Amino acid sequence: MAVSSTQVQFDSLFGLFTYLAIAVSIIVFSLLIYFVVKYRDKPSSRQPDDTPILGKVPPSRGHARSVVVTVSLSTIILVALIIGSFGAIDNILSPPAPSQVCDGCSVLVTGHQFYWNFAYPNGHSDNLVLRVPLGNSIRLNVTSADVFHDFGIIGLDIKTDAIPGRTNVMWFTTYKAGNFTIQCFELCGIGHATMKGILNVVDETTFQQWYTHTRITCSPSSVAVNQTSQCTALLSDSSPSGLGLTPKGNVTFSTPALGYFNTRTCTLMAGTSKGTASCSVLYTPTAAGTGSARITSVYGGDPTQSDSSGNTAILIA
Ligand SMILES: [Cu+2]
Repeated sequence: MAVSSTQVQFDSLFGLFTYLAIAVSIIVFSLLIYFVVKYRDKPSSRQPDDTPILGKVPPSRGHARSVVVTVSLSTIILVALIIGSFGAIDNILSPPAPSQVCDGCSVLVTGHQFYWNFAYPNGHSDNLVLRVPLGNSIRLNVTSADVFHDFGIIGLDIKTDAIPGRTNVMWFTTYKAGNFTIQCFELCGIGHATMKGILNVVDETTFQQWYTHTRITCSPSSVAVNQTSQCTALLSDSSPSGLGLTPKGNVTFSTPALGYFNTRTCTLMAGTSKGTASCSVLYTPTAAGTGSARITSVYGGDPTQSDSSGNTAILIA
């Protein structure tokens, strides 16, 4: 069963080359054997008319038709391979625009020594799992935070370089649910061999529930040192039944940046629209640090809701 559009494309191109090569080999080797047997040396054999003799111009062989046929055949085969190859390259280099793919189907992939980070438009970030929906075109913007890496997905027959300061776009359409191994294909240091990730292809409903049911926003999104920002985690129903159940429980906030929360945990309160709940904490940065603080909210789930997390960045002036 086909796994992805890229795998289908690679297989058909590989098939075109392989079958043509097999057909040509069969013809060439059959003729070779036939001629070896037919024109083998016999007692009655005589020297061919065009045997080179010193000081004599050999007569023309007069096989113009054979030459035209073989050159034409070779040309047709080469043109077929060129058209197939360039068609595949054109497809690989024509990704859908970010606006043409689903919410959450355009992901920033950043190579680090020695892991891959996957950052989604909603702020979700993961250092191991790239989760995408089945039956959708996926657009990956691949770059690197340090040295050269190469992002490849085994089974999907696709990879591209991850280069600092440059973004290479990779795209494919998922045809099969399941886990696929992501691997770095460019020797990037001592941990290169362990630089792996997981492509997790799930059905579209599961993906949308996972993707949209936690959002975190901080207001204001840009603050000065010692100025307070209010961070709100908004959860929407992720129950499989889709009944619009209200998420219940606590949300825990954290950040690696220098600063403090008024409380790290808040209890969800039902929102005005059905199946939503939210709660807020206050965050105050105590140093500018790298110029931003990444705030992560983690929801542990409840009997009807799956766990989820979201994150966002506050700019610190
Ligand atoms: Cu590597």
